Amino acid sequence: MTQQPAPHSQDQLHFDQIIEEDSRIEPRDWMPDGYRRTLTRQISQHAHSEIIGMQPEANWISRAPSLKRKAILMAKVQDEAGHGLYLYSAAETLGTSRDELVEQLLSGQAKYSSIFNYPARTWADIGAIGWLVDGAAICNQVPLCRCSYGPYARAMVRICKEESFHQRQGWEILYELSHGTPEQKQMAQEAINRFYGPALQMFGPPDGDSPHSQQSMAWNIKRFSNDELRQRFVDMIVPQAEALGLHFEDPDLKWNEERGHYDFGELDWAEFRSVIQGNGPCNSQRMQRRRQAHEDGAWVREAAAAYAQKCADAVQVDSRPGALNTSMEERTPAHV
Ligand code: BYC
Repeated sequence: MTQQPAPHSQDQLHFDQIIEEDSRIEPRDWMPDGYRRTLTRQISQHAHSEIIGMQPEANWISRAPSLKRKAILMAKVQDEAGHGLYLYSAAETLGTSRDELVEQLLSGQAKYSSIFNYPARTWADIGAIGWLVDGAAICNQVPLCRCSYGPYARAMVRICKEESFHQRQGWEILYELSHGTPEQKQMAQEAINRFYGPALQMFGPPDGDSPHSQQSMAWNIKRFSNDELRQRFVDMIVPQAEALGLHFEDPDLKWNEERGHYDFGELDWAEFRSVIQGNGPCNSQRMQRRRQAHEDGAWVREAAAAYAQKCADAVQVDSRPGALNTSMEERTPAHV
């Protein structure tokens, strides 16, 4: 990443004014190094999460219970790859190349969301991932559509639209199971028992243990704190679970009339820390698979680089005075 010279006070004033007006910072604008670093970290971790997040669901493509379910799941997994690509592109506008960002993931230096270190054991888990994991993602990401950094905010608009679709498909899988045989309903219940805690942890540590929240909120990167969004999510999913005929196995989960919100139990933060330190049930499997996929894709990157070089060389040749027309004719197929 390029180090910036000390800011002219005019630059800082301009930046502060944009934030104050709740307007957008664009890549060409001056920005404090800390702002650039925070965004590069958050956006790249988000991109890595989308890419690693393909794995638990992709494992079920060949076992989806019908052709229709298989087609839907393939489309969803493909959407996640697309989200990763928009996000790497947004992160690159801050001055770090995609190669470097990917290297940070592969070397274990960069984080990705804790949730993807849990296995998808049954088909109902695919429903729970869609409903709860994509649901939490939407809750967290809708406010990011108003993030102060333009390229991230714009990427989030499209991502959120697609995530809504994903959540809906998860809900529908669970609805069918919970209205099926007693065994199917049991499978749905067990899936949400497994994913409830980890989904709530996606919002990050409690506010008191979140080192980045305060500054990120002052810069209008984050619009709400981790705990505020977690609460919003709980308030949303409790009635949805009731509509599914399922429940959350949290003895402290109850409506608090005074607060106008659901109270819920303390999450297992020791487990959360252990998972993000690399000791979750699937961390090593996820990273091993990603490294293998990266190696397997080396030939594609080499071919793309060779093709880009060929195009660049052709442009150089064509730019000789008087050479453009001839070479354009040569390269234009006769039928065009
Ligand atoms: N997992 O100060 P804090 C998706 C890290 S959805 C792992 O609160 P911040 C998808 C945090 O990075 C999932 N690490 O940080 C859905 C920081 O680490 P370092 C991805 C976590 O950034 C369906 C440290 O803990 N979504 O992709 O202010 C299918 C302190 O935390 C987690 C996003 O990335 C976690 N759960 O707030 C497929 C959304 N939580 O680097 C894919 C964008 C915290 O300082 N990101 N950490 O050591 C955000 O909104 C914010 O980055 C967070 C954390 C709310 C996640």
